[in-house]
Amino acid sequence: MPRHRIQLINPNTSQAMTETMAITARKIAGSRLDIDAVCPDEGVPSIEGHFDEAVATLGILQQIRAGEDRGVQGHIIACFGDPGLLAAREVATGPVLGIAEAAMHMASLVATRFSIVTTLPRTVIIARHLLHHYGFHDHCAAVHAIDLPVLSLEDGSGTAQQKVREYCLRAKEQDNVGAIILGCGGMADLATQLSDELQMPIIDGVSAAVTLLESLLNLGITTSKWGDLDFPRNKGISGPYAACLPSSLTP
Ligand code: 2AL
Repeated sequence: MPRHRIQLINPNTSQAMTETMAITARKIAGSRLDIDAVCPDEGVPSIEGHFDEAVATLGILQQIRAGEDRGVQGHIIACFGDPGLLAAREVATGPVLGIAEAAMHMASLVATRFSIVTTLPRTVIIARHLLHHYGFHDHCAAVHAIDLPVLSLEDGSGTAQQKVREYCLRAKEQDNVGAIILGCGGMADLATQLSDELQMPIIDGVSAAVTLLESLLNLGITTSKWGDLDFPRNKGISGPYAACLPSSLTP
């Protein structure tokens, strides 16, 4: 198999979280994939709601374009809300995976039902929207919030990690599920140890997306340009948005 080059886009501006996810992604990829890990210079430091997602989306679209101009063949949107996913697929030539969608697909392959452990109560609502949107609502028993902000996962205290562990244990005991999904990119480094400890699949979306993206690239399957995911129509675009589009579509 040829060695593919992908990019992991952290849509928030946290370098620490970008690094946490990059380490996990590169461990999974071994020597089979080159992974560029990027985040925007400007925007929101963490994504915890609809406003944050809207702000982050422009940065994601710009990174997709910049990545393809550098020769990147596939992309991961590494935030559990999968912000801008369909728009990103429109501007991309390569496949684009969101970590929530990847994790839900992977969990559904090994368990009839799963639970999700995420950060704040407001991100529970976003996860529930995605479950409906992706058709996984009936597969999900519960979405739990550790009730700590996203950046608490990077504060070095270990408190958030301890709470993730507690909620995973509780979900295993009470939810009657076969797998648990970690509902934040900043939890990517916890899955292996928790899976060993709980003796059940604990699924991290970053690892799931790297693996699924590699499979698509190995099979030569890419974003369909037949239908709604075709490139945006060429109608002239102004301002910073031009940097999101292939040069053939910009004035
Ligand atoms: C996220 C995530 O994965 N990264 C971020 O900034 N916000 N979503 C979440 N549910 O915590």
